[in-house]
Amino acid sequence: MPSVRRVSHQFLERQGLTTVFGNPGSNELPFLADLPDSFRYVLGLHEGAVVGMADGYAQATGRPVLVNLHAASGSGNAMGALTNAVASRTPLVIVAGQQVRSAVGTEANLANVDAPALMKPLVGWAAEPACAQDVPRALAQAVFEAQLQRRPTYLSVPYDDWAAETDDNGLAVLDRQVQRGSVPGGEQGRRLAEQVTSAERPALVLGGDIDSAGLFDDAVRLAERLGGPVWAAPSLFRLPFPNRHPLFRGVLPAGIAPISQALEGHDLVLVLGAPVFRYHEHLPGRYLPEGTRLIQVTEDASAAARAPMGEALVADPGAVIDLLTKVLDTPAAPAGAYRPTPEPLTVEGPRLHPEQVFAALRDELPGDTAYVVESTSTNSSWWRQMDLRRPGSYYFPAAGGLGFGLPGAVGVAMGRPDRPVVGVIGDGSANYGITALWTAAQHRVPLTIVLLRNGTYGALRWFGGLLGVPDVPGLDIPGLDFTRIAEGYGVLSHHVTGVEELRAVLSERLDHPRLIQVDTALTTPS
Ligand code: TZD
Ligand code: CA
Repeated sequence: MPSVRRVSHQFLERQGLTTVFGNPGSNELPFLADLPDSFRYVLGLHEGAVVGMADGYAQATGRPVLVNLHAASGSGNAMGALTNAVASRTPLVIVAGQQVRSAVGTEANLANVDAPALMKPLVGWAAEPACAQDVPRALAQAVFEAQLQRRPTYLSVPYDDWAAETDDNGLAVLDRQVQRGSVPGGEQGRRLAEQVTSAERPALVLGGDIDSAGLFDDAVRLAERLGGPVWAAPSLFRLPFPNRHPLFRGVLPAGIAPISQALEGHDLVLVLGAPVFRYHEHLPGRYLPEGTRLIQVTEDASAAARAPMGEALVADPGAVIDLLTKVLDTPAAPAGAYRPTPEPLTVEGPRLHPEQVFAALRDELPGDTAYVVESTSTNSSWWRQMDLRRPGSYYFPAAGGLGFGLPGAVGVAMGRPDRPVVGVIGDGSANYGITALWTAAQHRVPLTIVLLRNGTYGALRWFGGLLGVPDVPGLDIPGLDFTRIAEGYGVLSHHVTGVEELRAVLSERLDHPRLIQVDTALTTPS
């Protein structure tokens, strides 16, 4: 009989999980032995960067991705990055090593005591198989749970299990296929269609799941038939709709009162592919205006269950968009022209206004560029200048945990070699995932990192004012030169000092990673 390792490798191969993002330790080495040639191991130098890269890669390819982490210390390092993968509903399959079975109880060095419990608040499923023969089946469950729940999963495997022999039943897992279909039932569909067609002033709120599920263009078709305004759900991590489309009203502000205010006057708010809602700033008020009915359609049963108001239908938003597009078979009215971008704001002195940087990106880079953004004080400048019309154009850390941006950009670029990829990263954010530069250099990933250096945690300065605590310590980060850091990791870098120089550098096409450091003026997120 083949080994547990052989069957597990075969299973992963059949399921297409052959790109592995990892950082191994001694417990993990036996799993990596005899890895077939079809596998590609992408080494990250810190687990936060490993998970960030895997998250970007999984989001960009739309497929579950294998992550290989060391036991407790390595898995613990990954937790911050996992918060983002949970919020973006990214199907990461984490396989970690464990001490040999006989040594776990005595807590030998590198034993992961109660490994599933360590990860459980975040992952959708975590286990350590009860015996070696159950490893291939448990691995299959880790893959299918991640795929069905769209949430990271975690499997801890004692390292002496991999060499064990499988039994006959162990091979059955190789032929498994698991799929989900969640078209609303006939009556549910009819009722929803009735509610939508009878609404006088409907509005759409679209979440990041719309883009993750490949429904960006379908959402445009639905919106144009419905004719009402479209917002992106708050705490946005993927852009679900062209941001200069005449029906687009922007990203909803992430507070209870301002959302209620924005939705004033609509008798129906249809929320597709988003939690209701991911608030951030605590601005209390009524959840919804008087007379506004809210219907949420999501595949995420937990998001439906935990919403504090409105109706919810747990179904595939794609199936619901199809159904409604058929019912509303003619466009409501010509939608008009895309909104032009305003002249970028400028500042005196040697620094650039972030709007000048973003205008340069918009003008100099191809329209299908994918942007991974982790720069927090520049949010309003970003949306004022950008014109994103394609699916998969925008990624942001979904739970607000810094450290996704730089690794995420490497992962997106590896997952979508057909598109230009740019990371727009703050001088604070960059440090949480900086080691991903090394992976980008080693794999010669064609990627541009635009490093916005304003010398401070800009968004926290703004938040300090908002919370009435403007004079707190720990917000300035002088003395960082990212050109030298990047070069140390093997990435070519530029320090540009003017708009024309920036535009010239951006217009060069490349087949390797590069970092462009720009000194920018401090702005506020909104
Ligand atoms: N640590 C982690 C892992 N995630 C966080 N979100 C924070 C700390 C707190 N934090 C923010 O929420 S924004 C921010 C911090 C430290 C400042 C980011 O600085 P930046 O961007 O230079 O990247 P801006 O544009 O200067 O704000
Ligand atoms: Ca900064």
